[in-house]
Amino acid sequence: MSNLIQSAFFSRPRIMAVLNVTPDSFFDGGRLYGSSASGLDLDAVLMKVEALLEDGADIIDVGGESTRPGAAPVSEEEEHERVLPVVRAIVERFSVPVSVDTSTASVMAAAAQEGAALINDVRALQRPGAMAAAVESALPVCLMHMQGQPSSMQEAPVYEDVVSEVLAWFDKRIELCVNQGLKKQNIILDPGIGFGKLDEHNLALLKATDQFVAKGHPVLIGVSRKSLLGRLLGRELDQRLAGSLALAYDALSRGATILRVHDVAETADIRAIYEFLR
Ligand code: 9MG
Repeated sequence: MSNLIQSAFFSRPRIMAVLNVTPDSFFDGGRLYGSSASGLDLDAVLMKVEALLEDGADIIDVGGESTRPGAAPVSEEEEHERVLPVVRAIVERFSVPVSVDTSTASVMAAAAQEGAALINDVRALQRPGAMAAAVESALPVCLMHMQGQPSSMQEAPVYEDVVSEVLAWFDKRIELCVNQGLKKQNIILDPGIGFGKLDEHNLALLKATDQFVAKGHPVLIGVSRKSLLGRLLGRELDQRLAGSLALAYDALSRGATILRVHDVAETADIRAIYEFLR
């Protein structure tokens, strides 16, 4: 494996493992933090990454800002302090591609310098300077669709026809990104499940995964443990594994090639079954 992503990388389904380096992460909340005074425990982070790789992760997605509904924003300085030492340590120790889950231009630029292989931006390069930083990095970028901002996005999402609106939004966004200098082949699309969407919107988008795939870009789907599953199944966070796997398998069968997940070993199993059957 190499730290950089080669062109054929997404020709088979890939597992992007979530590595939240936030004290308030929605699933593994703060487990990588030692006692409150000591901050992030880098040894614990590296042990976690080693386990994720053994489980079958293809990409490690490092994020320093919680984007769950209602999450408070994090300062730029704090985001640097959380994310960069982790990207550096993973790149030094392992040869896995590291994705940086950020919308902040300076974090993108610094992470690229540290050897990050992919930018995962839930705000699709709409923050000031983000487009230029992504172009300068020459890295693949995941553009995610979100209506609103994490602090308020679930208050009242409105669409007339969510699928055609999100497809049209991607058309414009891709055109703009390519005009600004991003290579078309470096653009990954993500409909942003749970980001400014009601359950009916999320389900419509998941069922339309093939329409996003038809745009000719790799498609990333993130459903792992999300509250959608809580509402559909009446399950708490720690009981959402089966639902997460069912949606992940469905996304693969509709052509998605990147699954952003917490449960890597189990997702690697369903991917193996998918590949046996294909
Ligand atoms: C950071 N993050 C949380 N959920 C996500 C999702 O569904 N997609 C992407 N690209 N990033 C996400």
